[in-house]
Amino acid sequence: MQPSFAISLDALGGWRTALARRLDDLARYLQEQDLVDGTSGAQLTSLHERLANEKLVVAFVAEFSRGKSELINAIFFADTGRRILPATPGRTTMCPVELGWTNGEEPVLSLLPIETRFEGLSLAELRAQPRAWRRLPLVVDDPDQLAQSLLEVTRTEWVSQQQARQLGFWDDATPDDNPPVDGEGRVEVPAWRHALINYPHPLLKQGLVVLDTPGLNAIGAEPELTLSLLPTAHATVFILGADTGVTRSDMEIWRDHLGSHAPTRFVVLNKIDALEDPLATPEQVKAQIASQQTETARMLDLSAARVFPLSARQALAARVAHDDESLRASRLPELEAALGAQLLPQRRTVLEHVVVEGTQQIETQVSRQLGDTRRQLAEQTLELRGLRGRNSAKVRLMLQRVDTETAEFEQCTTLLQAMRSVHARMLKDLMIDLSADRIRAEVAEMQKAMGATLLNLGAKKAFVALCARLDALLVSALQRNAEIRDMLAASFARLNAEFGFSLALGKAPELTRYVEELKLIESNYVQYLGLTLAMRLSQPTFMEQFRRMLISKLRVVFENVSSEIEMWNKSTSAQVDAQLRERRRNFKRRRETLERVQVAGGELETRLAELDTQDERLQKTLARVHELAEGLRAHALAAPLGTDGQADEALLGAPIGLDLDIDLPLVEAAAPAVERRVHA
Ligand SMILES: Nc1nc2c(ncn2[C@@H]2O[C@H](COP(=O)(O)OP(=O)(O)OP(=O)(O)O)[C@@H](O)[C@H]2O)c(=O)[nH]1
Ligand SMILES: [Mg+2]
Repeated sequence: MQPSFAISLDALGGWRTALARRLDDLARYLQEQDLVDGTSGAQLTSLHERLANEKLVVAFVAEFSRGKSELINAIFFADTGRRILPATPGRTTMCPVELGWTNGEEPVLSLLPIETRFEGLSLAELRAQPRAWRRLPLVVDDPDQLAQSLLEVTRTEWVSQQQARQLGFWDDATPDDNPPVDGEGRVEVPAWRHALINYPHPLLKQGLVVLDTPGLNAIGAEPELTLSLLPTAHATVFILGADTGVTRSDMEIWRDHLGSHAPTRFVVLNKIDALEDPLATPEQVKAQIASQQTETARMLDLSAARVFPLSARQALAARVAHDDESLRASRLPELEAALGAQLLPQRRTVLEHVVVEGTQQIETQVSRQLGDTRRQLAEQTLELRGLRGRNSAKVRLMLQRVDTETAEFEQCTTLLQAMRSVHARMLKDLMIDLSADRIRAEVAEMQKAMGATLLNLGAKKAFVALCARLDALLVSALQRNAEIRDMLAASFARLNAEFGFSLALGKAPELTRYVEELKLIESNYVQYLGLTLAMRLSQPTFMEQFRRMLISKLRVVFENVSSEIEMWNKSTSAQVDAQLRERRRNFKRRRETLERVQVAGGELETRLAELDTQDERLQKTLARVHELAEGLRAHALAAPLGTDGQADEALLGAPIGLDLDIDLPLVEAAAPAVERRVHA
């Protein structure tokens, strides 16, 4: 059988694991050589975290019962030989469900009670508050318990109309969209706002995050889902039923949430097996599928090649039975090939960039550090060689010279202090504009402008104005950071020229992408701020939710900008401190050596030999660091196993174990209960 999407993702995971291991080797070596200072330490940690935590999000979006869960099972979990997610008729997924794996955490189902909406905190804020979540440990080796736990995502509860209104599930302005009311006037709402499944599946361990969504058109859909999770997903699979065709509500979901960003959209026409007709020839059925495909593409304004007719149910059954022919007939492999072609290169490029850039920085930093030490050794050697055959009067003279030079050097502290205080002031001014308070104030101003317009019809305008202000803030922050850079460049040039420093400014942080991110948030929200939503903004609870979410989304962007700026500035100052320390130590060493030479003449040759050995060792270290960093970069740029089948063994090293043998039995064991329910 062709390598499936799941297998290629595995190969990419192996490539990444090997990269992480090589990074560990580099870190360990630097540690052993005592070369990890504040800057390189922070660079190593950041590179390590990005390699480990970069996620690949694939979202499955559809109206109820189009077969999302079945498709997720067929693509990602069929190799386990079982169904993992429950996909039983009538068991509707009520809240967004995120399947993923966080290292170091137990398998657990975390559920966020719907009541958290009363507090107005955004999902992003609540993610950081473990106490807000109900945690159900997943007993992965007990199938009945596991199935029982996963059923939680379908749980609902009955609340009064008033509560439903506060929770955002009831809107008097659109009575047709409201949920049905029972005999006592109560309304059925989801019990949970969001579910996170931490599950030790090999693919999830590789950084895959699968997002299952409830019908987005349902009133009360979590805004965070539509505004944040979906727009940032690396791929979205939109599922339609071949049995139902494109319905009006399918069309609305597509238009409101998915229409733009077409390159990452995949449309599935599921359940083609339902078109089988004993009275029609296979050719006739095929023609019917083809015409539905064309029609769907026309309605969604896509090329027909983006529409994948298939049968998730048949694909899952075929994979479980290892029936290649039936799998081909299900037509799932075509979708997987397209998903793979989109996602794998995208993921590769991101990680490649992270590694190449990161190791380059670390190497530059370490080389600079080693280079400085070598330069000082060379100066000392030169000085000591000059002493050969000289008398003690000459040595005394040299001692005087060292003292004068030391005193001259110490004059740099005035310049350093001036530079530091200007730097601190400029940085502080810059940071104020990027602070959470500043964003909150800007959003409050937008809210005021929105409140002033009738029925919030000016909501969009107020929002666009907010974005323009934020954009200006960001652009001015970048400008100011450039000014800081200029100031430092001038000071460094003086320190280098007058005091023999070898200060060099590192590459400025690449910040324009945050301006792009802000633009993306703007376009997503503008799409969302259509007329319907503008009306809902007049509800205080909804407005509050919207505001909170917007703030937390914007804060992420601004916090990233400020932390990058801060890190760059810190590492620049750290460089100055390190060189200052090293220079002072060097003066002290020179003085000590001369004093020793003065006492005992034989010291000179011993000391010269010592300096030689030290320099040799440093050269070796430098070569080894380069070798390790180069190996890491070469590995990052080498073809991973499985993507083109031509992996370079020498570069990739030993094959990577995916600890499949640990994980799969859990899944196997979990499955029978799910199966039983499906057939019940
Ligand atoms: N005939 C047929 N039925 C399918 C196929 N895929 C899914 N189904 C059935 O369609 C129903 C809904 O499937 P689910 O996977 O639960 O759909 P969903 O989109 O997750 O549904 P919700 O969670 O309710 O939104 C189930 O009864 C599935 O067995 C398919 O390819 N062919
Ligand atoms: Mg489902």
